[in-house]
Amino acid sequence: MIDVLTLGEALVSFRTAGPLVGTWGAEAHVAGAESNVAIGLARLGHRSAWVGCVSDDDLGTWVTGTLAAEGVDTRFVRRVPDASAGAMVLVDPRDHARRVTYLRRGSAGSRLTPSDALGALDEGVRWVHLTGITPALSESARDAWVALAREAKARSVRVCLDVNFRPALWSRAEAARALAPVRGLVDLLVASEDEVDLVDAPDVPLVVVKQGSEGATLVGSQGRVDVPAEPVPVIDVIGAGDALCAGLLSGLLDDLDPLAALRRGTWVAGRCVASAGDWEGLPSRAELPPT
Ligand code: KDG
Repeated sequence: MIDVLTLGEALVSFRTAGPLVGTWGAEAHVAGAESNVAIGLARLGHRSAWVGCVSDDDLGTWVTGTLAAEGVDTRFVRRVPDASAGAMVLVDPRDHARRVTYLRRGSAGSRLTPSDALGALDEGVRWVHLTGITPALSESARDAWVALAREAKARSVRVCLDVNFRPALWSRAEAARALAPVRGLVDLLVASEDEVDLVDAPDVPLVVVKQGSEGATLVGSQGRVDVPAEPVPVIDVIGAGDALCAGLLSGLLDDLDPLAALRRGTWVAGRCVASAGDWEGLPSRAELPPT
């Protein structure tokens, strides 16, 4: 049984410690919104699996090995012989302005197909976690993403969608069009205030609106409830949304009520923000505060 199955592209993320022009070097990390969530969940003791395609070289081995070392199930990863690893360059993440350059067009990660996506469902899955990044990668990745959402729904597997609109990948109109096929398939929608209108989903049972440094808002049958962000020193905000999703899903898997689950989400997001890296500072289960 898999608690949470995610699908997406893991990237090699080059992070500079200062402006790119000059003598600054860069550190390479493994990143990717969906694999960040998978790592967050594994650290919290859940069985998470990541489906994706990686390059058939040292970088692909490194990405897969990093996820496996963090306890993520990588059995459904496919190596692609004729494509390079996707990468991103983040210039000085500590200045809190997200300046990202993607090197991912035609990447191994964009070669996802529906057959990559569906096999893992046979293992038994409790939640599928998707983001709005995957359908921006390629037509076949979009097909895989829609196929997984549809098949999950057909098997009564709950679906979480974090919209994660990435303007460097496509326009708002393109994103809204691509997200339309999963309307009606989503049980939990996570979006920032300016992303909510990209998914016209009045029937989603549970919506979490990310409010950045303010925290997050739960929108459910009982109305709206604000959950404040943890008062932590802000080191690096990248990955905070993924951390929030990991904590939120962890809480729901533990049968917490949605508000308590979101509190776990904002707490985990606080841990992410208070340390450098997309996921490196995420907590283990033993560190969770009592609920
Ligand atoms: O949430 C952090 C992600 O945005 C980052 O790891 C890279 O997945 C990524 C993307 O496509 O921007």
